[in-house]
Amino acid sequence: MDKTVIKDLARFLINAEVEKKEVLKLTNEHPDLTVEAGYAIQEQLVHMKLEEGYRIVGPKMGLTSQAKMKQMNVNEPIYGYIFDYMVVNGQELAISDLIHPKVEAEIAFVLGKDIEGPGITGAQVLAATDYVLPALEIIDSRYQNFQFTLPDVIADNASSSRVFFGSTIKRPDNLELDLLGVTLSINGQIKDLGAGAAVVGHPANSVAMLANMLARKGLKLKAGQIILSGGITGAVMLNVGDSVSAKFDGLGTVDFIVK
Ligand code: OOG
Ligand code: MG
Repeated sequence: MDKTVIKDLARFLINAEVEKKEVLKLTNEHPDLTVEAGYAIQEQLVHMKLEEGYRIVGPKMGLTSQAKMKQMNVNEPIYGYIFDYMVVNGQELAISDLIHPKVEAEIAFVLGKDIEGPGITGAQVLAATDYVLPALEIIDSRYQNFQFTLPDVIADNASSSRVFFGSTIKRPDNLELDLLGVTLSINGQIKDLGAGAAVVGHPANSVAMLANMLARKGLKLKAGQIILSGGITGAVMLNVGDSVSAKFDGLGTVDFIVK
């Protein structure tokens, strides 16, 4: 794909985010868009945000569970990046800053040392992990009605928008992350639930997969980054006034109010 087209499409998606306006998916105009071209647009978008002065908190995996792949009608995991401005401090989500946000519960990893693929396994990820913590990711696809193909959502930085981190951190050897249960409630009603195993069998497998996907680009996972391993629950639509609470077995709760 032509470099100027890549730049235009990255700018188009950044503008949609800044202006909080949903747009039509790229594949409407570019039906031949490949996964590779999707990542080229994402790389350009990340580059532009870095040039604007934002910093990367860490990479994230997406579409790692059967539930999410089915919900979004796609068939393979993807990655994107969380930036500093996306991390919410406090317990309020300003919905007026967003288009049509959804929330999903995830396990986040912080590595004690760098991991470089290919060939990384979940066991190697666990051995390199300093601690894990619970997270609620807010995804806000820039596309109309969250409708996209795989290349579209990749270009759109995997719908990354906001994230709340919990305050309980634990070494992974004190947990069974695959059996770790999570409930996601809104206004006191459970909207979805799941266990870590929903994420490609074990959340650490997802991080390993991420290391191996990044290796194709000559990139690695770095110590200290906060890495989101992918939604355990499906993503639930948010509305003004919602009180959101996720309980993670052994990792406490993460709560916020939608303002
Ligand atoms: C893509 C974002 C996926 C996850 O954890 O599965 C994601 C989307 O569903 O819009 O962050
Ligand atoms: Mg996610």
